[in-house]
Amino acid sequence: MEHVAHDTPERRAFYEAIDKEGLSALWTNLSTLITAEPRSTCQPFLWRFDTIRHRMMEAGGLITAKEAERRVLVLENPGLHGQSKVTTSLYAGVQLVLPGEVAPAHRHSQTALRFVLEGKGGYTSVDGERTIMSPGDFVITPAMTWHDHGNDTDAPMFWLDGLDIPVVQFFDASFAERLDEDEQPVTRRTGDSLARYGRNLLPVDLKRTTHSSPIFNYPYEETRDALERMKAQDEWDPCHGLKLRYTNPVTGDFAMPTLGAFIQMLPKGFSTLRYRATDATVYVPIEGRGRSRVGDRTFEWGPRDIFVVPSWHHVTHEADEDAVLFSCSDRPIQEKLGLWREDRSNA
Ligand code: GTQ
Repeated sequence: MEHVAHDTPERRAFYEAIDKEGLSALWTNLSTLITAEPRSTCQPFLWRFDTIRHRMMEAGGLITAKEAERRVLVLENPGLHGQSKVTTSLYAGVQLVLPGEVAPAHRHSQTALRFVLEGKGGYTSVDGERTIMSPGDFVITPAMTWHDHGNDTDAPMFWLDGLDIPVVQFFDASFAERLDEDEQPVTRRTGDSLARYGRNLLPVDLKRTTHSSPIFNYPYEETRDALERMKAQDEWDPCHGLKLRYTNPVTGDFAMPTLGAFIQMLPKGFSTLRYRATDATVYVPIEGRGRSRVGDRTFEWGPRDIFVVPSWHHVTHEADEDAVLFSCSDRPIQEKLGLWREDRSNA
């Protein structure tokens, strides 16, 4: 596919003439439109949590959560500078809510996930239910659900935000609204959705009404327990260790239609075999230390650091201690469109 047509004065004149008529010649850029393999401008990159935390505390002295609406430092991929993208299709940021603050209620067609990094006891309310957050919790705010964040504790709360902003942007399908009140009224008890949908039971006549999971919080305590019990069985996937995906209990599909989220355990001393896939992925170790090789870069990581594996870049992980890694990508979209591919050829 590396076929390039060479220029002549006649051809150049032709290209210039048709340009004014809203036309262009396919043969001048076919090889950049249709490539033999994914070619991403997204780069492998790692953000240290300590650096982010320091800058977030500075931001905390500059602007309130209320004034900012969302006090977030965007994780901007250096290959996608100025675009507010962590990968080509995903947005990510780290949000800070200080004691006593509220990030006011709003809703939008973008789907969001939170992965809690630091602080225990702050909350996110989603469509009338408050969910209390602890480190390692995976919290979702599906498209068009009202959500506000608050912190009644005496310590700052930090979490990773992952949103499908670039996807919604691509389709020009963004809608958003603010509520008049800072906080939405609470109409359900904390823990209601987990009791209804998160216990291997479903309300008998439940009709599927949305594309997202009715569970808003997947508590780390339960996730960690699942990994710990599975670990005893010692069935390590050579590329992933033990890897699970967060699901929608109504459909068994990913928890959200656009964002896929995963949790994986790598035991102390384990090294994964080379793997690559078309879904660019954001990783957040929450326990343990180790390193990952991503393309030609090596990242040493510890808890709460955040790193990116671009599409079709080889990745290997190595754990010095039992490690738990959260990750997220656009895999649900790619699978639905028949685009997702993986390469386990070294496994
Ligand atoms: O918490 O609703 O990082 O709307 C970016 C946009 C967080 C949020 C972000 C948002 C939010």
